Amino acid sequence: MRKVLITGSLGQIGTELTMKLRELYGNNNVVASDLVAKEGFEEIIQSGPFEVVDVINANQIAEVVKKHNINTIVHLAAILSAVGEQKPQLAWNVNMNGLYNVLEVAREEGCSVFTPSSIAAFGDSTPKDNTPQDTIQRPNTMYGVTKVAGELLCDYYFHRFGVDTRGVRFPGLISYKALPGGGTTDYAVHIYYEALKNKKYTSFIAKGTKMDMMYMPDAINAIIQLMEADGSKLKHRNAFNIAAMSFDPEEIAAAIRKYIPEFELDYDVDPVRQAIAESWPNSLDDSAAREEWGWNPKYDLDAMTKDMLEKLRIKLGL
Ligand code: VAH
Repeated sequence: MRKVLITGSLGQIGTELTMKLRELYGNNNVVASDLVAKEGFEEIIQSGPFEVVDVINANQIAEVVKKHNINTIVHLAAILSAVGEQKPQLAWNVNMNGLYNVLEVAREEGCSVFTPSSIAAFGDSTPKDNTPQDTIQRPNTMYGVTKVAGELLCDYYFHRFGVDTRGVRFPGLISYKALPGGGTTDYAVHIYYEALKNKKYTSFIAKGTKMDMMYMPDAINAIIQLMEADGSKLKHRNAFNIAAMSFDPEEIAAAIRKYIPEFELDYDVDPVRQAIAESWPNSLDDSAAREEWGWNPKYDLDAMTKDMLEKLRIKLGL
């Protein structure tokens, strides 16, 4: 029986993954954790065990793992790309020392580890269209540097110590439950809220800037599918390219106008986040994930837009 510890449980992925894994493995077998027990997250904090864990404190991780007999760590706590450029030293400390601490506890306590990488692990010199699974990775953001280093560190812990490490390279994730926290792709979440509330949105990402994106239900399924996959079939293990859709602001606006015809989009480009976006792929080759563990997304832009608007109307009481 899996006994799971999730770090970063109150983040954009964590809030949905925690509830899904509690459904799957039983509430008491999934320990949620985050830096603080934030207000407004009662469903997570009260539906199963919750611990305060600062991932740069290895002892806190070890104590919780031993207290709850954890055998699987899903490590989500991280500083994302845009905040990472404002606070690069913090991003290195949390993303690298946090991951190192998780891997060391996993090595000592015999836990498996799932932690996501990102398309941010690619840079300007990476082929931008249909980016290969195995290719050059020279990112120019601190977040991207920590993602490449994290992929290599997880591979090392598997080959050197036998820790069962697994991960995917997530694109931008879109969800209606918890807001994203300081990423470059956040515009693709905010646009839906603003479309419903104000019928217009000012994008900080420029017209024509394509980025890979994914609806959260597909992302959650990817984590579970990879965690449950037969490890003997995994050649890439820690950094599977996974893709679902690729679009630019004009394309998501056109999808929204199918439901809100009067929706208006204009631009006030943020040069920092625009530069980050331009360094990332336009589209990914995810054939390795499809072959090695059956990756198969369900949502395209239209299906996601329909569901996002329906669920947000309820959430916002509109
Ligand atoms: C970010 N949402 O924007 C994250 C993600 C590919 C983007 O890693 O930083």
